[in-house]
Amino acid sequence: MACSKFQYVKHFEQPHDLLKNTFIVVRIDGKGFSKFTNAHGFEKPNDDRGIELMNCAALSLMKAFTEIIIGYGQSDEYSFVLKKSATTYSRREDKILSTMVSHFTSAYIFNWCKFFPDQELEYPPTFDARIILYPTIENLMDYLSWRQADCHVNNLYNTTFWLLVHNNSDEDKTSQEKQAQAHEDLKGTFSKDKHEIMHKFGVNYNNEKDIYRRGSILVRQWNATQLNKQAKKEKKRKSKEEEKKEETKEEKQDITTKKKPEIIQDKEKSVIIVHEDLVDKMEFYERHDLFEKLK
Ligand SMILES: Nc1nc2c(ncn2[C@@H]2O[C@H](COP(=O)(O)OP(=O)(O)OP(=O)(O)O)[C@@H](O)[C@H]2O)c(=O)[nH]1
Ligand SMILES: [Mg+2]
Repeated sequence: MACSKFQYVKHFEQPHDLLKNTFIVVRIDGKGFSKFTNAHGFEKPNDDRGIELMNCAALSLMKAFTEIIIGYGQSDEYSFVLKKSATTYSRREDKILSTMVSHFTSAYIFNWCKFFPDQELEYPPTFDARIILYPTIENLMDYLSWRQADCHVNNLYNTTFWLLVHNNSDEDKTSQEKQAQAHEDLKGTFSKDKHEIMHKFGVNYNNEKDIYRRGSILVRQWNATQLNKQAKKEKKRKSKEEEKKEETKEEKQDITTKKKPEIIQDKEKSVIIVHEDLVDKMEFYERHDLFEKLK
C-alpha cells in the first residue's frame, strides 16, 4: 500500500533511446585539464605518460564494451564509435553515456600510478561526455577527420609555441612573459610560418612523433567467430561471381579445393593501437576492414 502510493514518481523518469541504425559517438573530454596538467607537472606540449594513461583508460573501456569499434584520442579527449547495429544497454542514452564516462574516469585514476609513479594525484580528475549520432558512414568519417585535423592544428601551434618559449633566453622575462611573447609572435601566422619558425630552431615538424601529430587510434580486431563468418561470406561472394562468369571446369576445381578458413584463436576483446593518417583516407578504413566492422 505504502509502496504503491509512491510508485507514480517512477514515471517522471524519461529514458531516451538513441535512434536505431545510426553510428553512436561518445566523446569524453577532460574538465579543466589546462589546470590539471599544470598541477601535475605534465611535459609541454606533449607528455608521453599522460598520453599513455589516456590510451590505457580507452583500452580498458573498449575491453568492457565490445561494440565500440574505433577509439580516437588526442590531448585530453577521446571519441568512441559504436557500430551502427549496436544494442549496448538497448541504446539507452543515459546508461551508455554515464557508464562509459564513469568507466573511463575510474580507469584513468586506477592506472594513474603506473604512468606517474613519482607524482601523487593532487585531486580527482573529471571528464565530461556527450553523445553524437551520425546517420552515414561519410558523416562519421568526416567526424574523425575533424578530430584528427584538430589534433594536427593544435599540435603544430603548441610545438611552435613551446619552442619559442623554451628558446627565449631573455633573463629579465618571467615564464608568463615569455609565453605572452610567444602568443604575440604567433598571432596571424599560417602553417607555413610555423614550419619556418621551427626550421630556424632546427626542428622539422614532419619528424615529430606520429602519436603527437596524429593522435591515437584504437581499432577493434575481428574475433575468431566473426573472422570465420567473414571468410565464409567472402567465399560465397566469390563463388557467385565465378558462376556468373561461367567459369571453366578448372576454375571450379580451384574453388572447391580452396582451403577452409583457418580457425583462429578467440581474441574477442583484442584491440590494436595505430597512429595513422585518417583525414579523408578511404584506405585507412579499408585496411582495417572498418566498413564491415562498423555495420
Ligand atoms: N602540458 C600538457 N598539457 C596537456 C597535454 N594534453 C592536454 N593538455 C592540456 O589540456 C588542455 C585541453 O584543452 P581543453 O579541453 O580545451 O581545455 P580544458 O582546460 O580541459 O577546458 P574544458 O575542457 O573546457 O574544461 C590543453 O589546452 C592543455 O593545456 C599534455 O600532454 N601536456
Ligand atoms: Mg578539456
